[in-house]
Amino acid sequence: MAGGKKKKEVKKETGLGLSFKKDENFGEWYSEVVHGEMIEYYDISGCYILRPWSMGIWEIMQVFFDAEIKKMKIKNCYFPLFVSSSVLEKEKDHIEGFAPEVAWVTKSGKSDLEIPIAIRPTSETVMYPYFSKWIRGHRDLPLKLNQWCNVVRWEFSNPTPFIRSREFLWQEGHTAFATKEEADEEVLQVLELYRRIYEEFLAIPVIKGKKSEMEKFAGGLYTTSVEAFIPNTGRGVQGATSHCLGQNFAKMFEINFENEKGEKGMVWQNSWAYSTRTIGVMVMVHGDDKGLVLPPKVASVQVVVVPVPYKDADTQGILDACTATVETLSEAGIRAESDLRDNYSPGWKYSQWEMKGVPLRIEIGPKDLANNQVRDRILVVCVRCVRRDNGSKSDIKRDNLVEQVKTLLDNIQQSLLDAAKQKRDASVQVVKTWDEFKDALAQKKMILAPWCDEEEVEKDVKERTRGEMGAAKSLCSPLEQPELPEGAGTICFASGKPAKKWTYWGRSY
Ligand code: 87F
Repeated sequence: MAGGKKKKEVKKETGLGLSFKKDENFGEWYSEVVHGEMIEYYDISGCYILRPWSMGIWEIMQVFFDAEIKKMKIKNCYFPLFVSSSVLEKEKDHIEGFAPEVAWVTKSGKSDLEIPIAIRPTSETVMYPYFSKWIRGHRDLPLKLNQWCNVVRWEFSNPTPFIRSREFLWQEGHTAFATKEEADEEVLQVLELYRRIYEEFLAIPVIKGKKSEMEKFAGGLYTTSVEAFIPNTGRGVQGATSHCLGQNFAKMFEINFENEKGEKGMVWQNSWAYSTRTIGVMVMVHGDDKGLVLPPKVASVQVVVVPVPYKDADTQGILDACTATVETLSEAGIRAESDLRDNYSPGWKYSQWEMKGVPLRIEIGPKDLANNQVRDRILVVCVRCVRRDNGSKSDIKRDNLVEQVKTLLDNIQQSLLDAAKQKRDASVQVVKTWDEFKDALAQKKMILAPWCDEEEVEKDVKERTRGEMGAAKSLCSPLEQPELPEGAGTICFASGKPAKKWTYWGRSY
C-alpha cells in the first residue's frame, strides 16, 4: 500500500524508530532508548546529562517521597559535597572496600592543595560528627534528617545510564534513635515507601528482603532492600536500600546521649537511599521496540493531543479543539499537552510520542468532527484515544472526556504492573539442588532456593558460577518467607546442610 510505503520513507528520512530490538540486542536497545530524549552523553565516561524528559520523572517521585518522609517527621537539610580525608577515613572498616571508588580534588588552579579533599560517595562520615555535636540528651532524639543530593563513585565496571553512573542523584536519609526498636521500625517504614515508589509509581514489582552478611552494607548491622528483576538480561537489580546501622557509627563518632535517668547511652542509627537508578529500571522493564513506555503516574506528559488536519476540513477548528481538550484535561489535574507543530505530519508525531513513551495519545481530526457538524460551525464531540502500552484505540465522548481519560490512565498503570509482574513471576524458579540451580541460572532465572545462610557457602556459590556473564550472588531473603519444613529436613541447595531460610539468587546489576 502506498500509505505504508510512505511511512517507512518518512522514518528513514527523519531517523525516527529504533534500530535495535529489545529481545535481540538489549544493551544497544537500552542505550538507544535512553538516548532518545532522557539522556545526553557527556565527555566524561560514566557521566550523563539528565534532560527534562528524565528529570521530570525524578521530580514526580521526589514530590511523593518528600511528602511521605515529612509525615514521618523527617527534615530536609544539606551538607557539603566535600569530605576531608581525616573524617572520611575515620570509620576505616566502612570505607576500606570502597576506597578505590572515592574521587579526590587535589588542585586549585595550578597549585596542589595542601590536603586533598574527597567528594562524597555517601554522607555518613560527613554528617555524623554533627550528629555527635547536636545530640546531647534524650530530648534531642530522635534526630531524623534527609538530603536530596548528588554523590560520586568512581566506578570501573562498565557504566550504564541511570543504572551505574559515576555521579548520580539520590536522597539519603540518616536518623538516630534512643532505642533499637524505633530504628527497626523505621527501616521497614522506609522500605515500604520504596516498595510504593516501584509498584505504585513505576509499575514495577519488587521483593522486600534482607541482604546476606556478604551483601549487606559492611558498616551497618543489617540491610534491607527492594529487589527488581530484568527478565531480558536475567539480572536482579537492587532498587533501594534501608539499613539499620546499629551502634557502629555511634561508637566511631561518639554519638552519645543521656537518658531520662541520667544514664549514658549510644544512639541507634539508620541510613537509607533510593537513586536515579529507579528510572533505568523503569526503562528496562517497560520499554518496547517502539521506545519508552512511561507509567502514567510518573509521566510528565500523560496525554498528548495531536491534530489530524485534512485538506477541506476546518483546520483552525481542529486546532482549537485540541487546545480546548488540553485545557479541560489540565484543569482536571491531568498532565496534557498538544502537539500543534505544523512542520511534522501526524504520523511522524505519533512515532515521536510513542518513542517518548507518553501513555495516551488523543487524535482529533475531521472524521471525528464530521460526526457532529452543524453547518458551518464545527463541534468536536468525539475524540480517538490510543494507548501506548498495548496500542488499543477507543473513541470517547467529549462530554465526559475527563472521566474516561482518567479511567484509561488508571487502566494503563495497572496493566503495566500486571504485565511486569507476570513476566517477573515467570522468571522466578524454585530450586532445591545445585544442578537445578545451575540450569535455572543458565536460563536467566531469578532463583528462590533454601539456604543454610553461611557466608562461606555464598563465597563458594560465587566462585562456582564465575564466568564472563558475572557470578551469581544472593539478592535477598524475602521478608515474607514461604514455609520451610525444617523438621522435614529441607537442605541447602549449595552445601547440603540444613536450610535456614529461602533466599533469592541470581546475576545482578
Ligand atoms: C563508595 C565509596 C565510599 C557505597 C561507597 O546505602 C563509600 C561507599 O559507604 C559506601 N559505596 N557505600 C555504602 C553506602 C551506604 C548507605 N549510605 C547512605 C546507603 C544508603 C544511604
